[in-house]
Amino acid sequence: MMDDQRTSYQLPELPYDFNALEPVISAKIMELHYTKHHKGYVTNLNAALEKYHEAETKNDVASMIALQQAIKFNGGGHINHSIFWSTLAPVSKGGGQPPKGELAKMIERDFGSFDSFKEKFSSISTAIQGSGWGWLGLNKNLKRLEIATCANQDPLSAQNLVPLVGIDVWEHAYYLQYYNVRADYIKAIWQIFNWKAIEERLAKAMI
Ligand code: MN3
Repeated sequence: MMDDQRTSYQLPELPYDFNALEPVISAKIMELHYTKHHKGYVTNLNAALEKYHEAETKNDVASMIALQQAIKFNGGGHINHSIFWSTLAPVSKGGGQPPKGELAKMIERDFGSFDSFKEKFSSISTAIQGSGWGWLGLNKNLKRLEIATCANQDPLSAQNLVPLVGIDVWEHAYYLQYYNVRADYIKAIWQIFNWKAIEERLAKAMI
């Protein structure tokens, strides 16, 4: 009945070196963000799931409920950062090259133009109160793109949107380099968005 085929979550390999996104994101921020923050979410997610599994084997529903917040926070952190790394690229590897094809068409249709999308996504992400994420997501029912925000590490899937590209606006993502000026970090991050990877995420999500 009870199977122990569960595998623990792993920190995904970073597709570039820590210094590859400079000068937009410093090597020090990348190193800490990946090896401390993201790794912490993975470690804590696995620990919470282990406890959850133990509680489940004891039919201890109260403990299972008590663990849900830790699973949501650390599981969301793992999901969000895995997407984040994969949707950034060094300028030398295509970072900042504008979207093409279906994604470009949908952005124009749903936001008027790439520039107005950029403006709206930036201002909404800059205005998030406290820690969280700004996202471009796909509403699969309406086949439309939507901009949304999430608090803390809440995953965008909780809003019934498929995440395409996110901006981490936690201070750990920018403070060492941009200090309190979140707007400057968000202005700069457009130089390293990997729109080719984001187009691939859209193509998979549209199936
Ligand atoms: Mn982060």
